[in-house]
Amino acid sequence: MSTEQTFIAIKPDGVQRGLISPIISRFEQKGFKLVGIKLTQPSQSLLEEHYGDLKTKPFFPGLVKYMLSGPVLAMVWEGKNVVKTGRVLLGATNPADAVPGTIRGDYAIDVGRNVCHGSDSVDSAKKEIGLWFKKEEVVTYTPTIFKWIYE
Ligand code: D4T
Repeated sequence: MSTEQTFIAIKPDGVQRGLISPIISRFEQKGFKLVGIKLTQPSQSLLEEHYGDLKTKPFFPGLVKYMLSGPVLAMVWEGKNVVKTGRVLLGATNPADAVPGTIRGDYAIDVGRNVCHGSDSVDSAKKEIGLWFKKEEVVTYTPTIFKWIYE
């Protein structure tokens, strides 16, 4: 059984717009396992670390301000290829390029209000999960339906 994990966040716009349940549903219905979840107001220092790679980008100050503007639903999802497939479920970063059927393709218009975040590699997932969650906030269990999802 794969224990690959990814960090998925519903950004302040997604929370404010009532998109928590449809976004969670897509990951649940796909067959992925939820192993961590919390509604949290991230600090500026956490966000600056999370988006550390983007520090020099012109949109960085606006991005941090937007991410500070309300609670974020932070989650850890687990399953085979969940990092890559999770990004497919989210759709392209710029919703203008996101195909219908993806979360951003269905629910977003502007790149600066793109509703959700997903780790872009297994390594960044590990880093992000460590940043947003304490070890004891991520649980281990085996769903009884797994034999109907994995061959
Ligand atoms: P997230 O973090 O939302 O999953 O984004 P990606 O991993 O898909 O893309 P990213 O790191 O390039 O961008 C992070 C974040 O910055 C916002 N952004 C991005 C923006 O406001 N303006 C821009 O021009 C770009 C490229 C959106 C996502």
